[in-house]
Amino acid sequence: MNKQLWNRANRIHATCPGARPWVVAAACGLLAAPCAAPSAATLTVERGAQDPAVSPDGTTVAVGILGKIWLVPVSGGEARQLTTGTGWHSHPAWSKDARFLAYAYQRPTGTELIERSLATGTERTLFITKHSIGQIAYHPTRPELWFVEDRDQMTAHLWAVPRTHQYVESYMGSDEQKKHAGGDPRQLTFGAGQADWSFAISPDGRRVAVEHVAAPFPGARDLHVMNADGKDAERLTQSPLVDEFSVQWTSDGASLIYVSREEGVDQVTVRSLKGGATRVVFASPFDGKQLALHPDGETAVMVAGRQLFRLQLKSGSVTPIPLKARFTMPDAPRPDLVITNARLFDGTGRSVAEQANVEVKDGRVARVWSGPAVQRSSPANVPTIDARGRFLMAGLMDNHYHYWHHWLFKGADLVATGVTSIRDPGAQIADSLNLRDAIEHGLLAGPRIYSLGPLIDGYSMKPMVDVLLTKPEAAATLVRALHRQGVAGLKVYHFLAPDVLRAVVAEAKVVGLPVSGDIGFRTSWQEAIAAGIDGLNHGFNYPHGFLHDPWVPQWDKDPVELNAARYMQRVSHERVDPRSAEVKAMLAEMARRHVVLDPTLTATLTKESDVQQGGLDRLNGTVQSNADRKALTLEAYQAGIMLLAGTDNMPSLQDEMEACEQAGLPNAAILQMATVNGAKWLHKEKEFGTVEAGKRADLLLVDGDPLKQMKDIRNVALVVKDGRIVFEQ
Ligand SMILES: [Ca+2]
Ligand SMILES: [Zn+2]
Repeated sequence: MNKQLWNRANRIHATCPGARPWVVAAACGLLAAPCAAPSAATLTVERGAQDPAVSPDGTTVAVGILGKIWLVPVSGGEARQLTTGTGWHSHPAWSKDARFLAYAYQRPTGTELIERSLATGTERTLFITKHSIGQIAYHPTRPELWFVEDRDQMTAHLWAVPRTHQYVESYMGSDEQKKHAGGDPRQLTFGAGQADWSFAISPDGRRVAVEHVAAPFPGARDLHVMNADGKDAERLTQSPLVDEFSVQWTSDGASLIYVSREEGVDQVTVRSLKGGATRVVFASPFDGKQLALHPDGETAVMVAGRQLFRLQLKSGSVTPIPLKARFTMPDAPRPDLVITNARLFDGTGRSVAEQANVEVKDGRVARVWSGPAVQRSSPANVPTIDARGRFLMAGLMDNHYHYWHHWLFKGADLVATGVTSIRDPGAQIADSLNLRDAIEHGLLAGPRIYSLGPLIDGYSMKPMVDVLLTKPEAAATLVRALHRQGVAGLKVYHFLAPDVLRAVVAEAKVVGLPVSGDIGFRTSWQEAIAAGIDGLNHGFNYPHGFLHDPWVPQWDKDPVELNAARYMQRVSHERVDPRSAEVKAMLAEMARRHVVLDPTLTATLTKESDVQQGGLDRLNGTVQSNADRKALTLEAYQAGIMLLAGTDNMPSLQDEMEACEQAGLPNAAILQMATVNGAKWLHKEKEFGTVEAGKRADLLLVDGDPLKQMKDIRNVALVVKDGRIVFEQ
């Protein structure tokens, strides 16, 4: 095993308890590389908790930890692993009699709602969807399970399924619900672009409180209460700058407890349902909080920063619930190998080296040399790969890939195309960091994730926005909190006001985090550049804010103006000439101040079909001609701006690289856009991005010559990540 890798984070300890072949067999499929020796090691994890649920007797917390369900004593200690398998388990829920535990089980083909008998360990699948499943709860009075079907980062709805319901026939990938026996599942809330991410059923079973957010009509999450048929919804909160979520119903039915996030600070709030009086129990900066009420009625189990805590609801005192979750891991092959006889593009700016050889030891490049491969002193069992003159380069990096939970199994596909690292420019922080850790520890296949944390916005027009900031004086606390949680940078979003953006960037510089911005609605690029931002996303997405003073929306005064389509109409009639003196001056300033750009050409180039579909970004795409977008990218390159290749999750990084070739960029520069430049932006260029001694052995071997024609980047022959072969053609 790669001890260096496992020991990097101080919370991880690797030990070798000896062979446990039965567990090895169960865990084998999780590894990107095949299992070699039947010896096993233990990976101890103390962080990575998500979705807590307290047992009805109050003794045990069921919780998701890096993709498996674990049972933890409520006072903390050794966690017991309940689920195994190659998929991702989440969102446990206890039945009232504690004899059953329900949870979601996600695999590449879809997600199952599973009910497990805790007496026998037998599992039953009650529901299957090609999407994800979010929160799950047993209905207190009906024989039903309620759950959130989580379609994507914009749409999620509440469903109820009878417990007698059983999946009887394979129909993975279909939305059809008919092939089930035992009563029909019911969808309780509706609407595209509307998300109900958490809910709580009243103890009498008659009402349900729902965290709801609707797009494109702006507004943060609010709480609604409706009846058990999803009807007669009543709005409980209407606070466009405050997110209310993770709602719980107290056992006496008299109050709701939830987290209320305002200006980057989470407040655990108790709200009386009679009169609506609220009381803040506890407050701390944003860290992905989730609540689960304890049956004693006096405490709650809280996840914060992916760790468990016990919260006293009266005093507000918080005590950690320390846990140790020991994953039994198989020994992966040693991360050592030698590649001989390659044409090496090392990414440093040097020209291609013919007859190059690369020796990898302990997951890192140990030596690079040219000429006939001589006999090495390495052990005989180190695999040697004859590249037969093929093109060798560093593994690719997608600098704009939002790693939402829904795409957790796309990682294996990304790796197979040579993408060994990604920069995640904004997602739910716990998802992003837990996926990052699961991949890093070898529990899940995928590229290394550099997370920029949540989208920090000044107003929410999309459900996926997680932190709203309108006061510059609140910025420093949030930035420091995100830094503590281990993000690699920060992401500022559409409606952040100029003074708040300046405050975020200033504090980010203090803690050493680079800031990337998808902005232009409310703060112009020039303002962001002047503020010292480190990178801008998407060229020409928001021409109105690109060069001119953006419109300052009167959010609280004129709700009609908030209509997204109308606003986009307004900005869509402007055209910016990418070759104008004004643009050239701005690009020169970007270059001078080392502001990078990820143009995301494939995500923003307009297709006729997209224009029909509407959609915010798509509508924007109609603003500028595709030629203008490509011209801007070339102008930026010629101005000396460091460019990053990124997809915004659109078809592929290879598409983006070809689009850059069509824009007229030199292919060597494009290969650097997709490798070393992203590492430089993160200040990790000593770690990865080039093929040099000391760097991580992330390598891509392709047939052909991408320097001559970029499409050859698709001819993947071999992918090595951290010194192990993860894909071989
Ligand atoms: Ca609200
Ligand atoms: Zn994006």
